Amino acid sequence: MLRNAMMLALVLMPLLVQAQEKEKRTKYNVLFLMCDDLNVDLGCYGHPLVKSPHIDALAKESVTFDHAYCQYPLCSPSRTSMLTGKRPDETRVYDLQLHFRKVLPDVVTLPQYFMGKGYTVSRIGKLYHYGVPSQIGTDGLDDPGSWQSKFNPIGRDKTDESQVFSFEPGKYGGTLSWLAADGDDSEQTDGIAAAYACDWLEKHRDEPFFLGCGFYRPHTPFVSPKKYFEMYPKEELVLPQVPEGHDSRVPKFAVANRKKYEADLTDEDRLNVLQAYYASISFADAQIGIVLNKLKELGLWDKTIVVLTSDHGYHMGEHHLWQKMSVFEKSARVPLLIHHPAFAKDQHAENSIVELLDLYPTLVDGCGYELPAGLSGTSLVPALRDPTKTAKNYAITRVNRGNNAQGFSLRTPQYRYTEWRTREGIERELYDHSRDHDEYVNLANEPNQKGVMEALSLQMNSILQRQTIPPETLKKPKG
Ligand SMILES: [Ca+2]
Repeated sequence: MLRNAMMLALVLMPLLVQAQEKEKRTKYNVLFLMCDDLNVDLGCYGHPLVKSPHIDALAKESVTFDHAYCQYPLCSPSRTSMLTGKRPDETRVYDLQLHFRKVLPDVVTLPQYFMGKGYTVSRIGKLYHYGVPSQIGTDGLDDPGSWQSKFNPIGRDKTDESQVFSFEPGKYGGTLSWLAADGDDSEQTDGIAAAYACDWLEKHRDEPFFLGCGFYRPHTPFVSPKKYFEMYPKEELVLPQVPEGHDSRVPKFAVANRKKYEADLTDEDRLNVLQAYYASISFADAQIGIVLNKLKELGLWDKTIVVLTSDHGYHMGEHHLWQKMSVFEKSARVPLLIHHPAFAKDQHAENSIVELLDLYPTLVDGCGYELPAGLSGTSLVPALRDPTKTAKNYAITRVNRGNNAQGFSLRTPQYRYTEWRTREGIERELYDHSRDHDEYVNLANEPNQKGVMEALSLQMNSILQRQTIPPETLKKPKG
């Protein structure tokens, strides 16, 4: 009897060791790098002027998603959707105040999921919403249950705030504002975050880890050391050209995010904004480079999945719009790079249309785990294995216009189709990306496009209805 048991143990032991080895092998680390308000004005996305050498180098070792979109073009709704793997219609987070735990108290967030798998999970800087710059150095609207430890960097960009130029004096977060700063990178909030991330990686190099590192730039105020401004002489910058009579061809809600002062900007003002935004991108890129170089130096490159993305895109004058909160391409589209040690390198996933809420299932799948129930996204691992594959072919970006309208925008390989749902009915936009990448020719009133719009509307509604909670209806007006 004893002999038999010993024999059995001898037979089983190698299998057990093998299983443990496999478990060890599938435990890739995750380094989740976020920028705030970063659009695709990057070298690896073909921008002719912006210098982003470190992100471009990451692209050489990653799959770059050419068509990735946020679910809501504003910090908190977008980040909440991404980190819960649910659409804004499910989290009900559309503003910067409501915390998703009030609606979904028991939801398991992406970092929490990895905690449950025995990972060391930490946050540096902005992963969930933070008011920038007002809440830099605080926890912002954090979710304490998502992390075992955290660090809130704060640098001289915050203490030198009074030196920042703003078109609305005293307002730095929601208004175009900038400062060509004295001092060097390491004194800035993001420089402090990068240095802390390097120390953290060194300390936790031998444990499976999920490190979320959220940079604050290029969010306003566009503060970066002077040398980054000098990289962009204003005479080399190009302002976007907007066709005459633009607003007459779109529903008013499409451009309702435009601020009053923006109409008065001179070309000189616009060039200043471009210079400051690009400088902030190059500064953030340098901080990302510091963290990525440390990852390599520690020998963790082949053991770590690296994600680089942003919470939404950003307008630089297209459609006479600035900043965010539109569902046009420039505000809805985000950069998305995924380095997976076992999968494709230096390739663009051109055929997939993907969403930020796909990151949750992608990272779970990419680490070799079964997908949990309740996620609204799709694993992009098929496109990481073979970027020519279509992992998914649609994205929905949602935005509210107060209580007056709900915007729902569907991006497919050929079209952007937008519905502005109001109490009076639906106003529509249709853009054909096969001949109108800039979305300046609204086809919604063309009689021969009716069938196309009906099909796209059906497609969008069927995706939204598959969610666990259907979209809410507009509240009745008060009084
Ligand atoms: Ca943001």
